[in-house]
Amino acid sequence: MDKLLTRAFDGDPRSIGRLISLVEAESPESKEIMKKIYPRTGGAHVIGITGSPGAGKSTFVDRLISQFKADGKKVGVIAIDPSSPFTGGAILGDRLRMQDHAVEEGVFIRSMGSRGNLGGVSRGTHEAALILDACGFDIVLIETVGVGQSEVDIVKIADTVCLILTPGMGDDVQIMKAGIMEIADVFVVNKADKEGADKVAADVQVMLKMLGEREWVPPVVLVSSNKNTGVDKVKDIIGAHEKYLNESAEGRRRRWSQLEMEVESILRGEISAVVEKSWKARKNDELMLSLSERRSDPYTLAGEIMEEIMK
Ligand SMILES: Nc1nc2c(ncn2[C@@H]2O[C@H](COP(=O)(O)OP(=O)(O)OP(=O)(O)O)[C@@H](O)[C@H]2O)c(=O)[nH]1
Ligand SMILES: [Mg+2]
Repeated sequence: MDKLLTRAFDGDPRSIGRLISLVEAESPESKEIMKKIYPRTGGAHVIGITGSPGAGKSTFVDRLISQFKADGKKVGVIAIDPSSPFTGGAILGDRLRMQDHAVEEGVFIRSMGSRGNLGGVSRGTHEAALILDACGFDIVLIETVGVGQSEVDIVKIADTVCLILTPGMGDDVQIMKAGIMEIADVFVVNKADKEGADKVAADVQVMLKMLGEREWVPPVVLVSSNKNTGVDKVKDIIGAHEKYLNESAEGRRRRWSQLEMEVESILRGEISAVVEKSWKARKNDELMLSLSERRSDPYTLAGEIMEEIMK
């Protein structure tokens, strides 16, 4: 285990991949791994890239990788595939799109399933980001598909959240989506080579005004990932946002609240594992029969199990 960690800290891609697999599979060693990883984390800037399916997230990420690479930064990428419940899987499209980078020095790309979590951001995602952070990546990009409410979960782990919008996708609906306006730090209007991008940008500005005064006013950037325009601007804004977080009370508040959520989420995981184990140990046909015949009730039973757990 220590050997694996040493090799990963030295930047060996296979060892890094192996660590992520162990943690993603919730293997028995994973807690020990994370304890050793954690002290080395905190150096990376974690960027969440979210948006509707097909908005151009992967294409944009690919361009962004090049931008950061040109600045001499090491870039780790986690692409979440919400349709894949299993581990280590690669999304063919993403792999193809980003594969030129995948073989480059200083770039690590990993696809992950979402562990049944619809928006895709799970503990496994967070742990993978922490591993990349500890292994010396300056930038960690997380691509997550914006499906429903859980897409806002990205704010729990990202320092900077980029929301990718596009012209012609039912713009009002995508912008109004609950919660997402509030959590985006940068709005990327992608496919600006297509008609309607200006209108989307203007609509976003109106929505932002409605949210009221804020210290960090999220910039709205027109981008064409296909033509590679505007991506450099987004990179600069991400840099400015990082600086803002480092220097402002808001940045500190955000970090603390992320740490709080992190502890809570670990605790919740531990507790539900205990609950599952206790219930499994107790469950049998006779017990189920007595419940269904109303000879006992779920409340009393749960109370008894709780008492056992708390002992
Ligand atoms: N015209 C135009 N098309 C683009 C642009 N960026 C991406 N696309 C196209 O949009 C389609 C979807 O791109 P992806 O990068 O796979 O989008 P995605 O958001 O990662 O998609 P999912 O991961 O499936 O949600 C592809 O056909 C891209 O070529 C752009 O700037 N302009
Ligand atoms: Mg994609």
